[in-house]
Parts: sequence; C-alpha cells; structure tokens
Amino acid sequence: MEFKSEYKRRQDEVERGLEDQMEILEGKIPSELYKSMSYSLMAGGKRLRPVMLLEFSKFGSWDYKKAMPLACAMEMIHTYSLVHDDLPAMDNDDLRRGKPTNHKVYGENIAILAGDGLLNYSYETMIEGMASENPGYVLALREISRAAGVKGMIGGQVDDIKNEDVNIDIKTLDSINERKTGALIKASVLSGAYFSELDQDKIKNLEAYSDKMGLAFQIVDDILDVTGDVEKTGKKSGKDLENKKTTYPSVYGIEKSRKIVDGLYEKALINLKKAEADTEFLVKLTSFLCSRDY
Ligand code: GRG
Repeated sequence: MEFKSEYKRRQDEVERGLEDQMEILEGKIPSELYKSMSYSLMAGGKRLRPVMLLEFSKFGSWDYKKAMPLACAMEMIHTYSLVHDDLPAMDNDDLRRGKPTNHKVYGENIAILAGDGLLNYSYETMIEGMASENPGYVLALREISRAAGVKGMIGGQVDDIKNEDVNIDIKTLDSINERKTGALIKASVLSGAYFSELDQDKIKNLEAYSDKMGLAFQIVDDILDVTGDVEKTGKKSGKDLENKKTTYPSVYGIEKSRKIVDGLYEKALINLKKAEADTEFLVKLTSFLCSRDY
C-alpha cells in the first residue's frame, strides 16, 4: 500500500465533506463571515483528525460515510481553535498553514467571530447529520463535545497560557498537553470507535493508544518548532526558540524527545493490535503521526 496516495484519497473525501458543509451556508450568512470561515477551514491542513475519525468508523456494521458530519465537525473545532490561538491576545501568530493568519486578513473582530462561527456550526453539523439509527453516534457526539470543552482543550489552553514563562514539571506539562492537543486526537479515535460500536475492551485499548498518540503528536510538533521545519508546521522557522515555554525538547533535548516519541509509538502499536484495529493504513498513520514523514 502506498500510504501517501491512500492518505490523499481520504483527505480528499474530507475536503469534499467540508465543501458540502460550507456550501450550505453560502449566501445565507454575511459574506465577510463566510469568507473568513472558509479561509481557515479550506486552507489545506492535514485533516488528520477527520481522517482518523472516519478510519475508526469503519470497524462496525454501519456505513462509515454517515460519520462524515462528526468528521467535519472535528475539523471545524480544530480550525476554530487555531484561529483563536493565533490571535494577538493568545499566540499572536502571523502565519498558519503557510498563509497569513485569519486576523491578519480579516481583522481581529471578524476572526474571533469566524472562530465562534466554526465552533457553533460544528455542533449544528453533528446534530443535523445525526445518524440516529446508530446508538454510537450520540456517544461520539458526547466524546467530541467533552474533548473540545472546558475539561478538555479549552481548560488545557488556559493552563498553557497561565504557565507561560514559568518552569513547570513534566506532570503539569503532560496534563496540559493531554487536554490542549491530546483531547481532540483522542476524541477522533474514540468517536470513530463509538460509531463502530466497538466493545469496551477494544475501547479501553484505543483509549490507551490515543493517549500515547496525543502526547507523541505534541512532542513531534514541539521538535519541529525547534528544528524550524516550516514545510511541516506552516509556521515561522524556529518560533519556539523565542519563548520560554516548557516543552519536551526544552526539558529533555531533541534526541531524548525523539526517543520518547519512539517509545510511545511502540507502545501505541501494541494497543492498536490489541484492539484489533492494526490495519495497514492505521499502522502507517500511527507512524506518520510520530514523524510527519510519509
Ligand atoms: C483557542 C480554545 C483554544 C485552543 C487552542 C490547538 C490549540 C488550542 C493550540 C494550538 C497550539 C499548537 C500549535 C499545538 C500543537 C499541536 C497542534 C494542535 C498542531 C496543529 O495541528 P495540525 O498539525 O495542523 O493537525 P493542520 O494545519 O495540519 O490542521
């Protein structure tokens, strides 16, 4: 299997799903708002979370395409978080996905509202597209709302802001990473698993799998920030050298951080296998997540 083309095929499927969702809004909301929402949503991210969600939705007897509203919602939530994270009041970034950030193009007021719009529209999309014949759909919806909420990504972001410029221990750092970045990754896996109506034992293993993947993904992101791989991050080169945030690379250095990622990868694969979800694509996707290399 050629991973790159298999990934691209799934990415294109998500792209079409997102286009369909945006088309529903065209001409029905203020055009500046529509443009600003589309600008960030259709800016060509990796679509990792929806691709994962759909992939884990393929294990049950339900048509995985019915999980598309959940997948689109996941990407809308992720995109809103990036739009708000880039604002001057937060990370104050000029570039995202290799393009000027939303507020640089549309102004802060519209960027805030476009982020709010994407978040709200994600819930509309999930509820409008509810596959109510599948009891797993609503469990998936609950998983996504918890992950995006105050106990998940939002709480993690608050602690991340509060811990800026102070030294924190690894336990605190893990707790921040787990919520800020890990929660959406985990929800992508688990909501797919719920949609597939997998049994408790498999869900437990996929929880363990996604915990490791969430952390590995964040560590890789922090490594790329230091090594300044603009192509993979879409950010300014060496950005994190400018601030004093505690990260795995800042505590352990690059080499040890890479080894930690390798360890997480090995353990995650065991959980994936135990959940009987170790398809060729998912094994390769796990490796991609840990390296961002095709
Ligand atoms: C504003 C509530 C709120 C939360 C923001 C996601 C987030 C929380 C902050 C972003 C900080 C950051 C860069 C975290 C590293 C991991 C991460 C989310 C990377 C970006 O995700 P990718 O690589 O991006 O999947 P693409 O562009 O491919 O979608």
